[in-house]
Amino acid sequence: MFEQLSDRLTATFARLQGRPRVTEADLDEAVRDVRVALLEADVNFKVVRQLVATVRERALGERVLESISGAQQVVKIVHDALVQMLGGGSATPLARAERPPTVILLVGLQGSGKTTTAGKLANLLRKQGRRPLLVAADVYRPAAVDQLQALGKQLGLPVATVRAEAVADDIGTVIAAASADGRDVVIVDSAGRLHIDDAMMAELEAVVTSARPHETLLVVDAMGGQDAVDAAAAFKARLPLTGLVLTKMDSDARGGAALSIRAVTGVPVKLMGTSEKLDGIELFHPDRLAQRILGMGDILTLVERAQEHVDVKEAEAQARRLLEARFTFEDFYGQLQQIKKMGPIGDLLKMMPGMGQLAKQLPAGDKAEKDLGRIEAIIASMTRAERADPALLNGSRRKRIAAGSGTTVSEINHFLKQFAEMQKLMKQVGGMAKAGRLRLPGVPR
Ligand SMILES: Nc1nc2c(ncn2[C@@H]2O[C@H](COP(=O)(O)OP(=O)(O)OP(=O)(O)O)[C@@H](O)[C@H]2O)c(=O)[nH]1
Ligand SMILES: [Mg+2]
Repeated sequence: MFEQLSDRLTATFARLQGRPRVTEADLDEAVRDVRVALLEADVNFKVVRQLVATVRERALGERVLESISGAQQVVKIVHDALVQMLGGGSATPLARAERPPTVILLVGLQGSGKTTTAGKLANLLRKQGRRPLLVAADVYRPAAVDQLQALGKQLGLPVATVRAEAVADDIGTVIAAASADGRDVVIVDSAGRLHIDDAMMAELEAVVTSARPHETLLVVDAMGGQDAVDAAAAFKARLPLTGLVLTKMDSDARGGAALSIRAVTGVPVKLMGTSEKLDGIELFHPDRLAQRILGMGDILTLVERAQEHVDVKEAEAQARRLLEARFTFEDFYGQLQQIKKMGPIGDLLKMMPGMGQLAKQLPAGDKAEKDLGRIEAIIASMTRAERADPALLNGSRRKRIAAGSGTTVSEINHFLKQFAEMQKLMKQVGGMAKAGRLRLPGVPR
């Protein structure tokens, strides 16, 4: 999502940065480009008008025209305006009840992703040490209850059900009993309808009255365009919404409407769904998203993912060996495994500053993944001794490894050469670090 928008904005700023000084005409052109890019991405036109006016005003106020770093200032001003549009600064945390359980109610149109989000949220909160209980309050479709129960089973978490004729009452009872069962957060999945109608709203109002949720989150399909934004406004008119969840942010729809939903409804976006899987949920960080859209990468999310999936001690030990050129194929193999756990290479690259364009150049069909897979196969076909000492790899051993890994001897030669070059380079860097001319984590001086 936002790929086209990101491309257009990146191109606009590249053009601007190519100018020696920003003239008023340059500024006007850039502002016009930003406006068109946002409108084409389907951002609400009123929100765009406001944003563009802000950018222009600030740019003139901050005298970017006379400054040598004018172009950079314009980028910064657009960045800040985007962050503001998305809700400002960092993520808005989920409410937490003073006296548990915290009750989170999920509402939304049919197919928006409520049930999936219930499972993801339970998973996320459990990772934070909480003890969630899921409640299947979608009683109209038997399959809906099954769906949530299947998710509960996958997560090893309890799922409570309610009677169709007493939804609101039963939810109240379930919540009242939750604490005694050692549950400190209750996530209620509700029924969705195709359209907003009075009956659904009345029903949800009754649920709100009996559940007294600390969070009433409206789940919105980010692919839904302006219709989704209108629906959000209608929900807000009837229910005490405390936040939004934008799902399907991984799709390649234009998605601009979702970007303006906060500005249009005034309700903060708290979470976003980034895949169909149970770990496909992230806190919604306006600043990080703005940086991603502007092609500045998202280092913080990358670091967090690394911390979640990579063994830091082991990584530091490897870094030390790397710099002393004692880094072996065995280490390399271990690193590949860890990187793979963090997600598809293309996604990871997109989070690195300036790497977004490179990520796009990766051939489609996950060629990067395949290349890594081949390297993995090569190392897997080596003996332990060979992994520790590449000097052993004579012609006949290389032939054997090629046959074992489904590659060719020339591929293996190429890889060995690259590896040797990397070792040489790292030895130099390691020498510099030891001499105190460079500071690296995990390297004693
Ligand atoms: N790619 C992607 N798919 C998602 C995401 N969230 C939900 N989905 C998919 O969207 C579809 C609908 O999700 P559900 O969770 O069943 O939606 P719901 O709101 O509970 O639907 P109803 O109960 O029918 O109202 C499913 O196929 C999900 O896998 C997401 O963040 N990314
Ligand atoms: Mg559902």
